[in-house]
Amino acid sequence: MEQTNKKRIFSAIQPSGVITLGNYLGALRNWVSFQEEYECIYALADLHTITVRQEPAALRKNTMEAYALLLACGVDLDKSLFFIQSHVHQHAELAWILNCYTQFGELSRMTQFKDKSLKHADNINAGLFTYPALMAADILLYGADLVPIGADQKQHLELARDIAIRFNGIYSPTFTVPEGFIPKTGARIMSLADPTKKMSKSDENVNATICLLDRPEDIMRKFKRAVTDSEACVRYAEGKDGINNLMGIYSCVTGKSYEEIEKEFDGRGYGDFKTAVGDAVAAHLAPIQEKFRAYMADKAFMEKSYRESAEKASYIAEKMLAKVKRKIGFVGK
Ligand code: ATP
Ligand code: LTN
Repeated sequence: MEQTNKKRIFSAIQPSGVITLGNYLGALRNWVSFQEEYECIYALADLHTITVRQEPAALRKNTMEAYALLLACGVDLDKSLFFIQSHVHQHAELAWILNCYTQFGELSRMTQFKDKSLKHADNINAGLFTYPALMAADILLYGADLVPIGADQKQHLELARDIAIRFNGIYSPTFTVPEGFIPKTGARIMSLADPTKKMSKSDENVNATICLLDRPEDIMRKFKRAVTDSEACVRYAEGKDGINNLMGIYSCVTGKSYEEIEKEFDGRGYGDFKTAVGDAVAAHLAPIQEKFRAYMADKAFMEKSYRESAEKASYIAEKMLAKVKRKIGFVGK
């Protein structure tokens, strides 16, 4: 990545399972499209992933697959850095520091913490609670101007901004205060089994999520089973969560507006519509899946890539961390 005056982007995704269509439409496709205009730094947030217990072999496999899949989606190592969070130790170090500038009350209000505490009631660990301070560290280490995320991460991004503003206020301007980028369509793709819940990588119901690596026949089966309503009219309206969700997905992958979709399916039933959504999604994912297989067959290339990116990221991160330590009053080495 060359040194330029371009604005900087940071974003990350957890290697907590197979990447879903929600992750892709809400966040990842923007990671790719921003690469021309911005200096982009991307990471696999494996430190965040262990806030929920992970089986070691599965975590290793999910991390390698997520790396390959993001390259297949178009993350371009000639333009961007793309590394594994735990390879750049400054993230954990700044996270500790930021913990001391984050209030218990602020963290208690995070809806993701409340949701995940309910879901993992046997393991409400301190990391799950302080997760947003680590996310703030990820972003603030690189002076990111813009952070492409899905709607579910808006609250965490706002907290990162508050932490940056607070630190800058106590000392002197240190951190760039980041803006979130949340797309107009696709920011919140819902579960196909329960369209009032967001589609999530870690959902146990296989029919709830479309994974980027699903076979075309599985994609079609899941869309055909998707929960809708009994009106049998393809139109975007309040209360039609299932249809609204399918329309959002169809619009993202075809580029058609809601009006165009309503016209296309005027007088036709949900069966036709679901088949069209399944076909469009499968066609969109086919070239990504093919590239994914090619990257997975070249582990040496992936290893070299994430090591080189981590080294460059670490250089940038260290400068920021040293500055933060100086401002706080730590004695230098
Ligand atoms: P987990 O189930 O382990 O919490 P997740 O599927 O929620 O994982 P993350 O790794 O937490 O995924 O998120 C990666 C990116 O994808 C974030 O920017 C997040 O906002 C976005 N994202 C996650 N789920 C959706 C969704 N259903 N619709 C749109 N964007 C999403
Ligand atoms: N918490 C995010 C993943 C994440 C992230 C980040 C996103 C970790 N660090 C920094 C943007 C910027 C999530 O998607 N659940």
